[in-house]
Amino acid sequence: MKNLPELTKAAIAAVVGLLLVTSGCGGREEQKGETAEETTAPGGAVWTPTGDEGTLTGKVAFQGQAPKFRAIAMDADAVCAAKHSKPVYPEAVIVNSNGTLRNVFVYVKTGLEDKNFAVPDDPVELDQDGCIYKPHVLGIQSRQNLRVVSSDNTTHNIHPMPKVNREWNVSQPPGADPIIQVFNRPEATIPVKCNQHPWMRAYIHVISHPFYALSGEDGTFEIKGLPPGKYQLEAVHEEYGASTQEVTVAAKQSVPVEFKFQAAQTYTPSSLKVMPALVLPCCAGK
Ligand SMILES: [Cu+2]
Repeated sequence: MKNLPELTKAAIAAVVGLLLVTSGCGGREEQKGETAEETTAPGGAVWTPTGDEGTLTGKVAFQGQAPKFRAIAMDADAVCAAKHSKPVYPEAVIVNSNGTLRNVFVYVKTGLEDKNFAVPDDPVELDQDGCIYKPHVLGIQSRQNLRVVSSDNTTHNIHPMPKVNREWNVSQPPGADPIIQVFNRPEATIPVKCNQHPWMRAYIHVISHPFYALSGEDGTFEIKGLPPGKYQLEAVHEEYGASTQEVTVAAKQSVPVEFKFQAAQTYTPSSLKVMPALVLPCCAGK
């Protein structure tokens, strides 16, 4: 460009610069555009119940010795520590008094692909209370609102770490508005951390339909309103991973289902989307 007048060189530089800026913006727009593209559910009418639906009544058994965890040290934030009068333990493995395993997420993995399900209007809520996520594990439909609130007088930083959904990382000071977010794609086991409090951990499972449940304090779960059909179920636990089984539901039938997890088993990731369990800093010596 040696022979070009200075003004022309400047003009060329400006055009090149403009092109670069435009392409940079394009990248961001693409990410934003994901929302419109991915919120389009598979074609067909939204499924409605016919009255023939069945129920899965399940239980998650646990065999072996439950691992022991050290109490969480919350000294780093006096506000967190002050909310607890008793030691707080990580919720990575909770074996109930009847020998069952809590917080196992069970969902219909295959068999519903030809159906299109309405997204519930109500959000799923995730609270931060005493610098602990409540609930520790939650299920949500893709494109359903997640509403993150805080009951703490300290700043949290909510940071889900998905593999196939958009990652976000939002600070929530005391008194701030609830944070509303959506996950557009089904993805099992999205770990959520707080950048302020390293012991905080939750897991979000994003499913394309409403047929999922969590094993509770007695290790049972129930999935109601399931259309008759043949399904593959998957049970996912943050420490032990995934286990699947086939089930057939006839019209208006209630089908018992049992999953078994073992203390000695190695982690098997869900094949819905792979995300190995994270090792909590507090629990390395368990
Ligand atoms: Cu926090």
